[in-house]
Amino acid sequence: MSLNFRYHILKSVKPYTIYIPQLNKSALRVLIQVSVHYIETKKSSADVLALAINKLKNAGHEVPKNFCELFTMVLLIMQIYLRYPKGVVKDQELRQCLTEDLCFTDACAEDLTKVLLNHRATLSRNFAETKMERAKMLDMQWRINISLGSTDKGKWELISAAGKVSNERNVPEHIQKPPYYYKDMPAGNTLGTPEIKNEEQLNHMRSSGKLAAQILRECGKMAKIGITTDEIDDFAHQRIISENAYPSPLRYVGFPKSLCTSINNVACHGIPDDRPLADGDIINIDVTVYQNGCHGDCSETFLVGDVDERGRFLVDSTRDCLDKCIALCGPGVPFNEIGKYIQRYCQERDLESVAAFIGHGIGSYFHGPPEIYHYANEAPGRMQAGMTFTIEPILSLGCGDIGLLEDGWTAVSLDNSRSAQFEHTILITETGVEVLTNAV
Ligand SMILES: [Co+2]
Repeated sequence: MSLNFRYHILKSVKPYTIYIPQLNKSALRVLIQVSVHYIETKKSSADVLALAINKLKNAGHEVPKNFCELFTMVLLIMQIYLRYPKGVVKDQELRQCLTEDLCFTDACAEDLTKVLLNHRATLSRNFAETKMERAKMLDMQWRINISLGSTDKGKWELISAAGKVSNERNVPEHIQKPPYYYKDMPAGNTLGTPEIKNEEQLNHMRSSGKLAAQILRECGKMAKIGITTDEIDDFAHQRIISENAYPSPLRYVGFPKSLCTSINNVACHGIPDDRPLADGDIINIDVTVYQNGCHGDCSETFLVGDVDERGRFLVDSTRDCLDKCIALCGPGVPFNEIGKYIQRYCQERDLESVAAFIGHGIGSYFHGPPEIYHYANEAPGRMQAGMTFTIEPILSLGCGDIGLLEDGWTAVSLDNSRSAQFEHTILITETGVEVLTNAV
């Protein structure tokens, strides 16, 4: 049985739409209770799964054979809870909404099952922690709208599994490496006060930014039908080390390659592999280099062969959106102007911003303060001369929610829609803004 679960949290908040296969209403209710319990008690996800299974059995339900689906669902329901603006409604009221305000349709059964089986998205490990913090900080009006492949029609190939990843490429002795090359380290902390850089630091930022941009441009020229992303990675790796620089993604939080290559429905963090580029692909290539102790970070989405009209519209819009975001930056401008602009831009064009990924401060560290949100928010803080950070919106033709493939990195859209991303590292100057990752 298929269930189309449409859930309204109070009338004042946008509806959340979620489609769930293979569970009936009362089984779903059990899962929702378990999810709420999970949030309240902060138990591990393994405990939650065990609890959910027990409860389902005790209540006489069949436990779905594939636990990934169950897990995904629990997380999706948690997502609703976490994104709910706290303080507006009490937990009890929320629980009531969750268990009572459901309605059923039989639509989508086949599609839904397929998508969930395809993705088996174990949403990211640190999901609960980070999302919870952001939810507290921002007065968000979120929408989860997981519809299935229905909004992005066109001629293009779905990425549903990672390919074969080649061995780690060698970095010569003499090249200066970031600390995470030598030991496992967590992702950089992006909370806190943004650094104001001096002229010497800025000159280093300028040269690493320029190098990243040049290599990105060269990689873009390689993005043709038949070439594999592993070959592009190899090229970029050799180019970067030939400039006595280090490919920043390599070993960052364990990332295995020197570039990110994200194709079609992959939102970001795709790992270069043996898949040859196909006619009609759109591919984001994300290049970050570390040189003279500074990182420079940029990305672009390239068209491969004959891309359909929707794909070209998406790519053109995302580039345009980034350009306009950069144009509104300058000293004294609130950081949240960026997110507000992107949200308006998306509304006008019926696109959705992928909110899970943010821009970030950058310097001697790959990721640092400030956090740049690509959706409307009220986060505090203003830009000041000497700050360097990235803006890197990912815009989607469908819903903006993502899951991770089993490699733990590749972020795919939950509804199989395509997304595009563009990124620059910028510097706030006394009079405006300077793009550090221009190739010329
Ligand atoms: Co970045």
